[in-house]
Amino acid sequence: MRRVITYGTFDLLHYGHINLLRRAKELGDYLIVVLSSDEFNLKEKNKKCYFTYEQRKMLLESIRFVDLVIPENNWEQKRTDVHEYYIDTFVMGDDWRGKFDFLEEEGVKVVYLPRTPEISTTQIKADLNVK
Ligand code: C2G
Repeated sequence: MRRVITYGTFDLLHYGHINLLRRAKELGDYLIVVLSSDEFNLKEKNKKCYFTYEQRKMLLESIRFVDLVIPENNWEQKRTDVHEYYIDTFVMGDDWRGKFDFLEEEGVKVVYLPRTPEISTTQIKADLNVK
């Protein structure tokens, strides 16, 4: 079984996120999404989420491409996650290109996929004039 992993906040879930998850799942048989906790978002990513971790987790678990959702609590856990979950392929949008190449040292294939243009949570909030 080829196991794929990806990380993110996935707030205000939109079609850009779904495009990423669909393509990530196409790279294997089992997709794990490591979802940024509310604390990690606030302290490390300077992101105040609209939906709580539990709400974002429930939304992701409802997506047929997603097999498991676990929490992301820090930047460092990737190196251990890939062993703990027997990961073959690590996937991120190409806004992160190069940032996680070190995972190849752990025997993991690292894939950066083109982002879906024109859509982002920031853009949605701006269009809705939400702070
Ligand atoms: N994404 C995309 N196209 C968009 C928006 C997002 O392909 N229009 C991808 C991002 O590249 C990322 C994933 O969807 O791979 C989740 O996006 P975010 O929730 O913004 O995740 P991010 O804040 O980049 O968190 O440790 C890694 C971080 O947790 C990544």
